[in-house]
Amino acid sequence: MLHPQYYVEKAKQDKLLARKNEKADFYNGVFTRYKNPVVTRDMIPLDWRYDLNPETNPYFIERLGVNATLNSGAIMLNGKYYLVVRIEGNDRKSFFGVAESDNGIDGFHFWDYPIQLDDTCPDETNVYDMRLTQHEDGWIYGVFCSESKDKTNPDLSAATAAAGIVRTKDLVTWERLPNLVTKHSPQQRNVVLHPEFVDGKYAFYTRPMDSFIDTGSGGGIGFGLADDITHAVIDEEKILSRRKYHQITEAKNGECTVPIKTDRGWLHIAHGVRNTAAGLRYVLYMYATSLEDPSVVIAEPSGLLMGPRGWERVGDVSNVLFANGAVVKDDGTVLLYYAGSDTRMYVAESTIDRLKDYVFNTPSDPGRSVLCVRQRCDLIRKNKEFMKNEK
Ligand code: M1P
Repeated sequence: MLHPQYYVEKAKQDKLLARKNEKADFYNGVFTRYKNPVVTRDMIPLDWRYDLNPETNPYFIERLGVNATLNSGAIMLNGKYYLVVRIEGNDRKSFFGVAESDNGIDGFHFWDYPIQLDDTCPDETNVYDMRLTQHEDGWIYGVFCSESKDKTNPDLSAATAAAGIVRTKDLVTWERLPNLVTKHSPQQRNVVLHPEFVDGKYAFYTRPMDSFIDTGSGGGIGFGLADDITHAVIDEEKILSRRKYHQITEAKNGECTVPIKTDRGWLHIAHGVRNTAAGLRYVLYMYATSLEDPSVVIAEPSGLLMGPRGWERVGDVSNVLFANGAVVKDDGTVLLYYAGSDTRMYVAESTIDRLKDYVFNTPSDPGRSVLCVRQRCDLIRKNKEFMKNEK
């Protein structure tokens, strides 16, 4: 017989999983937020956390708790929406689990088991933040952070970050490939695979870093080509989206989702980090690159696309909005999946047309307050003129 508390917890979870999502009243014309998170730790199946046998667990104690569900890769396959969720156990180790939904905004439920990656890197301690790329070569690639202890540094928190690569056709069977090698960057995180070949090669968005936390001399989001995905090596990284003083990317930045192809260029969603007295603040921003040459930036709207608000600001690592997955529907709707404060997953909705308008028609950051206020006064003046004629 199951413990009576099992039924209580199961009923709570079933209610949560059945909860319908609805649009929030937030408005900026670019995207709509949804009210409820789409994945939380309370949605992790009970049999992943509890020993259900009363003989070995008479108090119905959670044996392997889950602390957070965050930074998820996203993909649409055969009409269903899938998130490859970063699940962080109470033991601080992250792993991946597939959650499936019929509509992409609610009803996400986990498959029976988490993903078990091949154990090919004996020093690897942690894995997280998988970006899913449906590549034109026919595979779905997952690129994620593979973290190991930096054995050359006695500091217990010294670690090295590399880009792990897996591939699959169905999200069920995963083949692990060797980690990406970047010849001139000692560490990498937030690496994303471009969905098309560029000059016949695999193209990666990289984020060169000197050390585990600080990007150091790494100037921003890089772009590099690899001949062979089964032994991916990048020689040269060209910096695409530069970190800049007193902009939202001052401390760090990184590619978030796989870029979205449009008739005007590739739309990129990235994260920018700045330092504050309360710690690092992570927001999302956008830029666009050329269809002819995706290593050339053609638009850089000013400032943030999305910053943490309300409950999104509260969590394990507060004031963080982070994304690594989006789905584009056939009708041009874009669902952007993002984590609030490294704790739970949300969804925001936009369209390709709106995002294009935002990216190509939003002025870029002129870099100084005096110029920014001039930019704003121009807008106000034009509006006043327009309103005069409207009356
Ligand atoms: O805690 C915020 C984020 O920190 C890291 O991002 P970055 O490498 O840009 O600093 C990542 O570890 C990410 O998982 C996390 O959400």
